[in-house]
Amino acid sequence: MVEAVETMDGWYSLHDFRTVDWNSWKLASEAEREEAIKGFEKLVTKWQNVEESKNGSHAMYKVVGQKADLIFMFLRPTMEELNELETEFNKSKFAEFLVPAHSYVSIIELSKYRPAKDGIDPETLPETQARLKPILPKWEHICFYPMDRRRQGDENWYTLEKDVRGKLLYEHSKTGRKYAGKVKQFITGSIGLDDWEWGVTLFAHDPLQFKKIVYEMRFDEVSSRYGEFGEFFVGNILHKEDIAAFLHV
Ligand code: 76R
Repeated sequence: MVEAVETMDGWYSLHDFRTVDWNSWKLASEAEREEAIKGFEKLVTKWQNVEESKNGSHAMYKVVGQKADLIFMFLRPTMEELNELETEFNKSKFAEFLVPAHSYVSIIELSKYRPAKDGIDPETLPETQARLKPILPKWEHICFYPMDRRRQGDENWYTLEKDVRGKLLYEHSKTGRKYAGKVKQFITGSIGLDDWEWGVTLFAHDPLQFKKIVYEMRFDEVSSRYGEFGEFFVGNILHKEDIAAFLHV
C-alpha cells in the first residue's frame, strides 16, 4: 500500500482578499474616511503587536490587477484566532468600504520525506519550529496561488510510492534553492480546509523572480507531470505608514 507522508503543521493561515469600493469611499465624508483610516491603522498596530510577541504574523499587499485590491495573509496558532481577527476586521469602519473578493484557509506545512537524522524527530528542532511558526518577510512583492497534485491516469501523485515522491520533491527543492535570497516560499497545506490541496505564497524583492521560479519549476517533474495550478494573485507591499496615502482621494 502507498504510504502517506507525515506532515508537520504549524500556524493556521488565512489569505483574505478585499476590493475597495472606491465609489462609496469617495462619497463618504472626510470625517468618515478619517475614522476608517485611523481605525484600520489601529488594527494593523494590533497585528504588529501580535507579531512582536511571536504569537502570529501578517502580510499586507496591494494587488495589481482586477482580482482584488488588497491581500492580507494572517498566521495564527489556532483557527479560532483567525476567525476572531477576521470578525474584528469585518466590524471595523474601514470594512464598510471593502468587498470580499476571495479567501483561502490553510496551515503552514512541512513534510517528513527525509529520513530522521540520528533518530531525532525533526519536529522537535528549533529550526523546524521557527519554520512552522514563521514571521512573514516584509519584502516588496507577494505572489499567491493554490495548487493540486494530479490524480489522472498514469499521472497520479497519490499512487506513487513515498520514496519516489520524496525523490521528486528533492529535485524540486534543488531548483528552489537556486532562488535563495530572491524568493522566499511558504507552503500551506489545505487538504480538508479549502478547495485546493496547497497554497503557495512567495515573497520577492523583484517581481520578475516570481516568473523565473515558477517557469523554471514547470520543468521539474513534480510540477510538469503532477502539478495543477489555480488562480494567481500578485501585489506590492503596503506599509502602515502608506495606508493614508493609498486611500487618499
Ligand atoms: O522541506 C523543505 O522546504 C525543503 C524541500 C521542499 C519540499 C519538501 C521544498 C523546497 N518544497 C517542498 C514541498 Mn516547494 N515549492 C512549491 C512551489 O509553481 C510550482 O511549480 C510549485 C509551487 C514553489 C514555487 C516552491 C518553492 N513545494 C513542496 C510542496 C508540498 C508537496 C507535497 O508534499 O506533495 C509543494 C506543493 C511545493 C510547491 N520549494 C522549496 C520552493 C523553494 C524555493 C524551495 C527551496 C527552499 C529552501 O531550501 O530554502
